Order: sequence, then structure tokens, then C-alpha cells
Amino acid sequence: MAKEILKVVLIGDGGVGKTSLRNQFIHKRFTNAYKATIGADFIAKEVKLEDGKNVMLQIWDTAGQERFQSLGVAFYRGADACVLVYDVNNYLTFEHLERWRTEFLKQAGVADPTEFPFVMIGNKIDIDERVVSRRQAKAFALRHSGKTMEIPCFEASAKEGTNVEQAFSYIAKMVKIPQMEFDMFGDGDIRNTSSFSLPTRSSTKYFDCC
Ligand code: G3D
Ligand code: MG
Repeated sequence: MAKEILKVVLIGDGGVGKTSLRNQFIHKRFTNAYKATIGADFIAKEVKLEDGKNVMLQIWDTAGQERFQSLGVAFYRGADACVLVYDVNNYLTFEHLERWRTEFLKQAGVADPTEFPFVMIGNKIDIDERVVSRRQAKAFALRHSGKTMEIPCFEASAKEGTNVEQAFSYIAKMVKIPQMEFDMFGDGDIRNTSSFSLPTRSSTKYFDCC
């Protein structure tokens, strides 16, 4: 049976942990020894949905050219979802999400920006120097959410593996089941990720943060 393939692009400032998040998701491993390579590349991993269907997530990562903010049209083109990554300990990386989102929408040629599946990941929550609050992340998400596609905010640690599987699995569900609610998923959060059901609008409890 042919598998469905979803193209997922990881964007955000250099150093926020995009490559580490992908490696943690794909290999369940964290290492400081990654070398930046030239260009961009993707790795695919299968994710099982609750209805038993499998989808292949093709996760695209840049390789160090983030500071030029020009990753090339091929990187963005045909994306089914976009992950905006920032470092919760570095405010500028959060501020830059606005630019990254705009650049993505332009390059990918998205027709309806508010209905495109974006996911936010605030990474490095294992470091105890947070400067971006959950409330701020949620406000960004709310500002850019549409009527049917709302942006979920995850907080994660690629180093410790916290919330990484959850965030990527959620992307598959989000693209496949677009009518969903968003919430803030973070450290010690409510959801048991491998088996949570997508919430309905009325049932969702917003994460009471900050
Ligand atoms: P990028 O792909 O977005 O540029 P990387 O980011 O994945 O290359 O990570 C940049 C640096 O942050 C790396 O450290 C990496 O080890 C570290 N890092 C990534 N994720 C986490 C995390 O969740 N927690 C902590 N504590 N560190 C993380 P170096 O020292 O190699 O620059
Ligand atoms: Mg990288």
C-alpha cells in the first residue's frame, strides 16, 4: 500500500536546536557532534495515527545557512507543515519567528496563511534560563491562527527527549485532521502523547501558564 508522505520543514534561527530535535525524533539520540553540511536535507520517519494508518514524515532541515534567511525555494516548496523553532532561553530567536513565518509563506507560495499548518517548538527547556514565557508563545500562536487551523505550541528539550516525539507526531495528526484545537504542550503537561486524542473545541483546557 502506498504511504502518504508529508513534507515538514524545520525553520528558525541557527543554534535553536532544529537538527538536534530532528535527530532526537529520528534516532532518539542527542549529540553535540553534528557537523553543518552544505545545503538542506531530509530524513523520513513513519508515524502511526490513531486510526491505524501510517504516514511518512519527511523532515527537512537546513544546514547552517539560517543566518542568510534564504534557504532556497526547493526547501520550502510543497511543504505540508512548517515547524517554527525557537530557544526558550533566547528571546531574539522567538522574535525572529515572525520573519521566519513570513519568509516561509512567501517562498512556499501558501495561498491562505492562516489555514496553513504551523507548529511552534520552544526548545532547550532543560536549561533553566527561560526568557520566553508560555504566554508569549501562545499569544504568537493565537495571532497567527486561523478559523480552522490553530497553531499548537510545544515546549521541548532535544537534549532530554522531552516532548519531541509528541510534537512531531502531532504534526501528522494536525495535517490529517485539520479541524483541531491548539494548546500549549510543555514540561509536565497534561497529555500522554503516544495515545492522546485530538481535543474538540469545547473539551480543550487551555494550559494555564505563567
Ligand atoms: P540548529 O540546527 O538549529 O542550528 P543544533 O541547532 O541542533 O545544531 O543545536 C545548536 C546547539 O544547541 C548545539 O550545541 C546543541 O547541542 C544544543 N542543543 C540543541 N538542543 C538542545 C536542548 O534541548 N538542550 C540543550 N541544553 N542544548 C541543546 P553546540 O554546543 O554543539 O553548539
Ligand atoms: Mg542545524
